[in-house]
Amino acid sequence: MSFAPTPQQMKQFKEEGYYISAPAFDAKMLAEVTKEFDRLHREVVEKAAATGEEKRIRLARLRPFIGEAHLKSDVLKEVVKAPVYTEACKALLGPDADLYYNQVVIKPPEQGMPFGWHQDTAYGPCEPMEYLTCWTAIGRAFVENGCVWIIPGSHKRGLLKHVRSEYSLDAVLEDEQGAIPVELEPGQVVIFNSLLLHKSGPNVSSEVRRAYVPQYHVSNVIEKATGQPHGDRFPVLRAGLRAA
Ligand SMILES: O=C(O)CCC(=O)C(=O)O
Repeated sequence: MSFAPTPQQMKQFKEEGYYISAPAFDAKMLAEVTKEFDRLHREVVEKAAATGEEKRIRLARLRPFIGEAHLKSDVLKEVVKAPVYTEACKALLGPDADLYYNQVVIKPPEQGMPFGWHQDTAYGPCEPMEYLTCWTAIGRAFVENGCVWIIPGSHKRGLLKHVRSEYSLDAVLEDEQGAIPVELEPGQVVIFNSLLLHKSGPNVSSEVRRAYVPQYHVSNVIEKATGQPHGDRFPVLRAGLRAA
């Protein structure tokens, strides 16, 4: 099966800032990834508990963002080069792409915390500014378990002002007009422009929400503030082929 975006998906990405893939991972792979997520989550909770810091413990339990996951898991180091991602990179970034950042994001049942409206670019403005976020449902993602919401077309607004809140960086928005939830089956990926406004809701269901969020950029990205190379800088695509 080809995961290259269809002409219709390319059009949607250009006009609305996103497209949704078909399920891209089989049940065996999803089970393996789930096991890795749970191992990484246990480690983060244990580390946080050892510090005794209440805020850190709360975040580790209720909304862990576990970065550089490709360095912490051999399974995820392979997953970041899956065809659904490399094909998106080839079509939307060009023949050479690197992993920019990648995170395991978990929301436990009934208490998983929401995450406010933002554009990913705001977290570390770089040159060029736009990159790809590939939000991947490892299990089902639906409104009640805290799926991601997007505002289609909002990537055309440019980089908006963001303000720091207790746990995140939030876009300054007049309203949420046009927002839609992105409900996904296990293994589906919503691929969006890093300027697309998105948020995620709380988990009020009895089902854990697990998302893997690799992001990709053209190679040799420069951080605007420092002029220095930026991101994970892990090659995934070279001359249009999966990097070795
Ligand atoms: O998965 C989530 O709950 C939010 C993730 C997100 O917005 C991000 O990684 O930028």
